[in-house]
Amino acid sequence: MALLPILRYPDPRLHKVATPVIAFDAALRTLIADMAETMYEAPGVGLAASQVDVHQQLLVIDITDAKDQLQVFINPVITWASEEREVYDEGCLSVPGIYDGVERAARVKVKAQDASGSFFEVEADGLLAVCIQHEMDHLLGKVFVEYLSPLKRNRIKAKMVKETRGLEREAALKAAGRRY
Ligand code: K1U
Ligand code: ZN
Repeated sequence: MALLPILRYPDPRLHKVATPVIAFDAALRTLIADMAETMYEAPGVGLAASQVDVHQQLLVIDITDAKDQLQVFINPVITWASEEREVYDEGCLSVPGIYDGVERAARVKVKAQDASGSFFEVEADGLLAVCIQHEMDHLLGKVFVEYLSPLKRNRIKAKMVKETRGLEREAALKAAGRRY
């Protein structure tokens, strides 16, 4: 298994639209295992393939405290969404340290395929419903900060660009240190 690098907002690759998974093979099973390991290590409760620069319709979720109930959704489709909406303070592994309220459907039904290609449908509410909608947005190239006001979004973008430059500088210094 391997930890995968997570793209950081505003990386333009986060805005690519994912295409359907067509091969339910060993490479897909490896990608699922790597995404699960990456999500648990981060730590997070969800991860979309788009966030690890794989633009296929695949997401993993585990909202349990014990981190022992991995859910895998391949080619997910929302078949029903409640009219009732709820605001939840969302976070994102691609925008670390930022949490803000986003309004979404309170309950959804989602049809998807599992790692073997079998279809299943789940009805979700609470954090699972929030997480499914958040991760499915990633597959459409949408990051949760796009629901926020332009003022907030631009402040977040500027903070992220500054932080990413700092991280890149640190990594370059570390690499140079290893060379001498
Ligand atoms: O998509 C992602 O980047 C994952 C994201 C999922 C999510 C969380 C909350 C609301 C909407 C979507 C995260 O996991 S952010 C990190 C987080 O919420 C968390 C981290 C550790 C323990 C519990 C939660
Ligand atoms: Zn996210």
